[in-house]
Amino acid sequence: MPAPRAADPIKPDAKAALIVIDVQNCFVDGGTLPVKGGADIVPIINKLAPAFANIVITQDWHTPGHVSFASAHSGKKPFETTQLSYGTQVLWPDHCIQGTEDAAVLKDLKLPKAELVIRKGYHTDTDSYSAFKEADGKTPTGLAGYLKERGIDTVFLVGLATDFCVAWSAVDARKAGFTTYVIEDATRAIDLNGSLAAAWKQMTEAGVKRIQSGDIRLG
Ligand code: VGL
Ligand code: ZN
Repeated sequence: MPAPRAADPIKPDAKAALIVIDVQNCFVDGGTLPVKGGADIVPIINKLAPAFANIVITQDWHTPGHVSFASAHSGKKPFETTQLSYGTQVLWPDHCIQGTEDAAVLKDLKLPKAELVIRKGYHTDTDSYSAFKEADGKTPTGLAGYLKERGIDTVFLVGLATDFCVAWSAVDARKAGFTTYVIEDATRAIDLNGSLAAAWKQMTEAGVKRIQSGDIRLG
């Protein structure tokens, strides 16, 4: 018997886009910054994708020696923090370096219709968890403009990691005026020092709608 649903199924229309955040080798087992269960979301995303007229993919795409890497800060270890000009930065293992196999999108992801790939985090001195704005809070990636020019007003977010790139993208999507859904079971989290609960609180306060893949009507 299917799981009971809280509300009527949601049918994404021509003004909706599926945004697939950072489903890259770096964020699954065998990668440089693995997220627990990260690869488990691939079949869920593959099942959802045909229901969408528009699909956008993002890739975390760092320079070697990127400011978000602990290795770029003497005396710092991964998962510690440091203060940068734009605020507190979590320091990560070296990950998702431009052009490497580690930064490639998972081969099993089947998104033949994906129309745009947004790369982010490619400025050495600035991180970018969000698909919309770099961590300085100012520099746009161009995604909001792209979506608006194409008449898209609603975004559905899936991918990695729930509490970093998905959450920051979802909050920025709301700031840019999009109706925003996060499909929770098509995400996995890093959950560093309570970051997952904090991220859901911020997303909820920003008006992000938290749904499950079973809430989407596929046919
Ligand atoms: C991410 C940490 C560092 C993410 C990217 O995709 O959530 N997390 N870089
Ligand atoms: Zn990164």
